[in-house]
Amino acid sequence: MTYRLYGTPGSLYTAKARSWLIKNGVPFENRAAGEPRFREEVVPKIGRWIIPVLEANDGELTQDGSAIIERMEADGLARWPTFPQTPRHRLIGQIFELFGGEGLLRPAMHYRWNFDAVNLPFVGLDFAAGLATPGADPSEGAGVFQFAAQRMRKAMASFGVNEASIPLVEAAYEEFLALFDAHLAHSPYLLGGRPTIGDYGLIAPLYAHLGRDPYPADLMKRKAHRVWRWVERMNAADLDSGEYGYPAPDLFPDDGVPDTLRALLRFVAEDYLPEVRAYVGFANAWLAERPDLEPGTSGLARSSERVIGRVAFDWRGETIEVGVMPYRLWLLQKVQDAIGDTAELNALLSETGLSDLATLKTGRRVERVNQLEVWTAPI
Ligand SMILES: N[C@@H](CCC(=O)N[C@@H](CS)C(=O)NCC(=O)O)C(=O)O
Repeated sequence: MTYRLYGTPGSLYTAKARSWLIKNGVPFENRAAGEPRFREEVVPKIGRWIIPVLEANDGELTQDGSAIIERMEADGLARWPTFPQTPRHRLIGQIFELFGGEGLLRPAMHYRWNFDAVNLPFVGLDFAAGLATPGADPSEGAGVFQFAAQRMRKAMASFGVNEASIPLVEAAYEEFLALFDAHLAHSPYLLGGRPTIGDYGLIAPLYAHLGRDPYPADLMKRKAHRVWRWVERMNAADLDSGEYGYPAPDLFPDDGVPDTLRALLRFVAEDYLPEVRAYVGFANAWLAERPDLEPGTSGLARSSERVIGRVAFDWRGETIEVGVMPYRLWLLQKVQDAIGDTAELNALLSETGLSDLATLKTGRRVERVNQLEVWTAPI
């Protein structure tokens, strides 16, 4: 079976699905989202313009990086198990799936869109290559880029990047790079000798934006060689861990969590937990105002809408405002499902400042039905 992956080379969420397909040796074609077939046949079936979309030979479509990985794994296509089975590793994997895809959006967007002198010639052509009709006149590519760039600069603001927060975004990202680099000094992947779901979460921003656009790629190469190598490794078909002596593809023994990984978890607590508190609080107030919301619906007017509102909160001493997306709650639920009532995880969570992850829940769960995020009945 050959799959088609509709996306673009520089798309954050496409990078997650692509990395999984490469690493697990699943045959697939990278297809441009600019193909008329995507617009005309795939998008109407998905219900909104969004990438990545994976299409199987029989025409079955799966939208969303996390859903694609789960689907492939359930179909038995994984070369190495993506989801760890031991409690601590399982939980850590889900935390980094959430943090990678959603928590690193501030540096991803800042380093793509606020360094025009260095980035724009590359990003302009790159967007055109992925989004314009294949073979079209270059003027179509330029137009497509203008449209997309305007949307993305707006999206950057809705992730909390503003004049006042920029120095903090940069300092936090450099801290993250240093911590991840230190962790990779003794392990080729987040949890040991092979990639797991946390690596696939992290690769989304660290490949598409931060490891590939000219300005941040240069920064990563200069400041965090091991992270840059990990980005390369995550897109290699083998384990690509020669410099570690090509260790067995095992996870840390005894569900172990080395200090360097605990330090990364503490970083997540400081950097991202305030945002989780803010959006869970907002979502609960929003749900409370809609007691009659029909289960199985999004509560939004159009299927293309993904944000239920905006919430302000204190981030590293500055007030920032972010869009509240049910999608993030869906990923947060995966973290909470991994916590369950396992008492032994409490120690790890409290030691790393992440205890609130277990309790920050919404009054209804988010489910994905027909590729869209919808609310369940109240729980
Ligand atoms: N969590 C989703 C997010 C997908 C997403 O936001 N994709 C971006 C491109 S990287 C997109 O399609 N944006 C559509 C738009 O902004 O119009 C997934 O993995 O499918």
